[in-house]
Amino acid sequence: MSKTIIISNRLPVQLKISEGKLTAEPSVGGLATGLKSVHRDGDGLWIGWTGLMEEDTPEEMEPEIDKALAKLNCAKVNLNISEIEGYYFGFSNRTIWPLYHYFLEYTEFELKFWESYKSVNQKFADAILANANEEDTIWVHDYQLMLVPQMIREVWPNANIGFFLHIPFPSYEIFRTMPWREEVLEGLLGSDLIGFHTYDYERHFLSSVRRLLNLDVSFNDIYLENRVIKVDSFPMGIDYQKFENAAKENAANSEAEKSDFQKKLDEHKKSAPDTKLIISIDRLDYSKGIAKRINAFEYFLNKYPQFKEKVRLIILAVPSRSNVPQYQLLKKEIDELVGRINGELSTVNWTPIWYFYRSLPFENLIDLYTSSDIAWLTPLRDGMNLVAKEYIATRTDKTGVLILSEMAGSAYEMNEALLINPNNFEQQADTLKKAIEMPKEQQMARNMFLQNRLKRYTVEIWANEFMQALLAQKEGSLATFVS
Ligand code: GDG
Repeated sequence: MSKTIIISNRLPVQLKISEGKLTAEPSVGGLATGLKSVHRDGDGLWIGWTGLMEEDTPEEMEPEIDKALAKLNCAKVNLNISEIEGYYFGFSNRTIWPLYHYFLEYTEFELKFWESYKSVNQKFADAILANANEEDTIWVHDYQLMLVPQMIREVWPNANIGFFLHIPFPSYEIFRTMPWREEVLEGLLGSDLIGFHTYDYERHFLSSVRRLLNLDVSFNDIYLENRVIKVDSFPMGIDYQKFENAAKENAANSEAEKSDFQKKLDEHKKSAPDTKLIISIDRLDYSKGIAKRINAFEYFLNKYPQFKEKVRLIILAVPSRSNVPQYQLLKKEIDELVGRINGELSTVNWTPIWYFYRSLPFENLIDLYTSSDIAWLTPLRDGMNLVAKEYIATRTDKTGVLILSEMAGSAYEMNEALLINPNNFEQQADTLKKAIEMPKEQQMARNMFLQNRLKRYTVEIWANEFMQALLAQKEGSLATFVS
């Protein structure tokens, strides 16, 4: 029987070994959160890296690890320190990530990163070849594995391969700066179907294929000698029910059942009932615009001083890629900014910014979503941004205001949010004021539209639509060349 194979850099669980004991934690991040619900329901296989370094994994524990993963329908790819340095922290996060998010000044073109990327992509492809067969449907995820489709195609010419990119695909003018641009495109073109979050990313990709590879492109089909590749947009949804249910359960909790975190948030509300709580939740990443947001918050408090002591900004910044120098610098910048602003503006009764640099358990994430009055998300570039969608899903009484950067893929589907340009402080200060003063009826009217849309296009439907399109593409492409 053919099965569906998901392949991504990280598995949905992260393994750790401490004092000879193996533990598993769920992975945080958009891709893991989104696909988990799809994988849970299927009988397929998920292949990826466990988070363990080969050097830290005693050989005798390998069978135990394999067994634990098999129970979760997962299989592993082992990576050593030098591969993680070159492929993951290097090419993936110091070349592709900044380039695709339009941070040319942070982009490093290092031959040794590229060499490592190629050999690790081959390792992932080999893991697929060892664990799957040509009749299976193979779904490759994200920018770390762009060469895998072609590597599979070379061995299995008839395989059914889909690829989805979770981050933006940049304009041709940006993409063309990469020394290995043709190889990356050729790697992706091993797929039958290539999916993006938005039509713009799809268009940018097709433009690069046309101009760099000189291929025949008609609408969203790319014609090779013996195959047609479809390129399309599939805006990723969320597991709406999971977030809505969690919020409902939260609201029904008795005092004793509430988390300590929730109790603190309640205490704060009680002591300052007319203070609005603004939340922002992201991985600590320069693409998310956290430093700019803090500066914009200071700008807002100076422009509208009547809101001093009347608003509080909670920043949850989840540690991410802390081995990459740019992320260490950003951490320092944010620490200093928060310290300076709190130092300058705090009063005996009020600290303007509460800053958490950690990952919170899921239930506390829901506490934050449901206790806030406003969510303020200001990425400078973001493939989609699932936090925006999760926030709306948890607002079961339909109140709450979402302020969202127009540079996030999700902004295309969330027109009823207050959309802002994260570089425009004047506009953001005015928008914050508008959000604080927005009548409840208007909040509810906006959120009703947003919720109805998010309920319809869940992550499950997203995955099914991708799979159906992949199947249809395979059949259509075969028919083109048989007839
Ligand atoms: C990439 C793209 C695209 C966050 N903090 C905690 C926590 N989270 C969860 C959120 C959400 C996920 O992490 C973050 O997803 P995003 O989509 O916002 O961002 P990225 O991680 O950058 O994801 C992005 C996504 O892939 C999917 O294609 O949307 O554009 O960059 O689900 O809930 N979860 C827990 N604790 C936290 O502290 N438990």
